Amino acid sequence: DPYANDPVRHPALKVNSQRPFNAEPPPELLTETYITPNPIFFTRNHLPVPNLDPDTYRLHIVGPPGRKPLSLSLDDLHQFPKHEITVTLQCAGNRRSEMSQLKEVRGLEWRTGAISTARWAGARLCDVLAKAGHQLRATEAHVCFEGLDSDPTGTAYGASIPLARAMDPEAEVLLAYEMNGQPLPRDHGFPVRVVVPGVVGARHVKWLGKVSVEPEESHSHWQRRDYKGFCPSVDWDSVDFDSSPSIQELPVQSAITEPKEGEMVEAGEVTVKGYAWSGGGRAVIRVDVSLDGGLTWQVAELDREEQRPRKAWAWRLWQLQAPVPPGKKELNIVCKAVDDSYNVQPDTVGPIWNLRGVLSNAWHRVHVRVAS
Ligand code: MTE
Ligand code: MO
Repeated sequence: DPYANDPVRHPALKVNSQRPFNAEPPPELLTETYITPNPIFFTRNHLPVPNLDPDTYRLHIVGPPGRKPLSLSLDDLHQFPKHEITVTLQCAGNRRSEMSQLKEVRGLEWRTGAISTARWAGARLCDVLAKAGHQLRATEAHVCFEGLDSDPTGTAYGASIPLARAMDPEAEVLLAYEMNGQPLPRDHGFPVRVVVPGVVGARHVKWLGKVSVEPEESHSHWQRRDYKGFCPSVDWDSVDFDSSPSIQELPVQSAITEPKEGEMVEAGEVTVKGYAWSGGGRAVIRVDVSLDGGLTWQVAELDREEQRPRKAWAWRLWQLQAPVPPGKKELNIVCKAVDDSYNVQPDTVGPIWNLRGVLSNAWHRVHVRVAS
């Protein structure tokens, strides 16, 4: 059993698949704290978790032609200036279960919890690439990452991002060795992972073994044959993965975490809580909440965490306390967020449905009953 050495997990996690391990925190725990505690941070593994020895670990940075590659130990990586930022990581499949309710899709049945937030610390990728001799070239290029997790044929997890993002100090791409002040937990990439703020989870390669600069995107299955969006009418017979760009920045997202679907709420006043986030460093500027299925709206109160312009990498938690309209026996609670480019979420999932069930960001709806 290649999974026999996987770490022990927190019992509160809702498991979507045991081997490989995929799990999300329950909604009420997800937004209990702004920073997600490491043990309940959602986990998305495609393969068994490698067991890496920090003393012999080496990160290989392939240099430009004519330069020697770098082989960095953990100590070497600690010699680069330490950079620490709060970043929300979201899987492209977050909320896929709402798409599959409409029509079957292929993928894990994530609910609203394939998203979490941590303080990440490590070396900036741009500093390490510069040390290896790389420069921002005018021609299009990509930085390819390879994990040290692999399938029985020896194929490793891999992904890539454009060189322009990797070399931009303002993009703050990290080779992270710390998560919330601790060494990375094994499930989250020990000892080193990539953190690409504002970009889909799939590019945050864990158990990082190799970094190279290539003229083309990574040839990995997960870069080329997965994590892409398609027209709702494209099916598995007609799909052409080469026709669609790989997902990088994600669209604006929000979800209700309290109350829960089907719950009984007290008459009088209701408290609605949730999260909101947008990709590419775009800040969430407003969250609207409806108690009547979207007929009338109220503006939720956002947390006061700092939102840096163009570098708003982390989510905002929000809440709304509102009177329950007298006589109501049920509430159709809805939320939708707006980002600082005034992007909004689509009202229903139908027009954004796709065969892989990615980019699911329609208005989130929760139906509750009112106690009488
Ligand atoms: N990196 C490696 N090496 N192997 C993986 O399976 N999964 C990716 C990404 N990096 C993956 C990986 C995907 S799809 C996501 S959403 C994030 O890791 C999840 O990170 P987390 O498990 O720390 O939440
Ligand atoms: Mo993912």
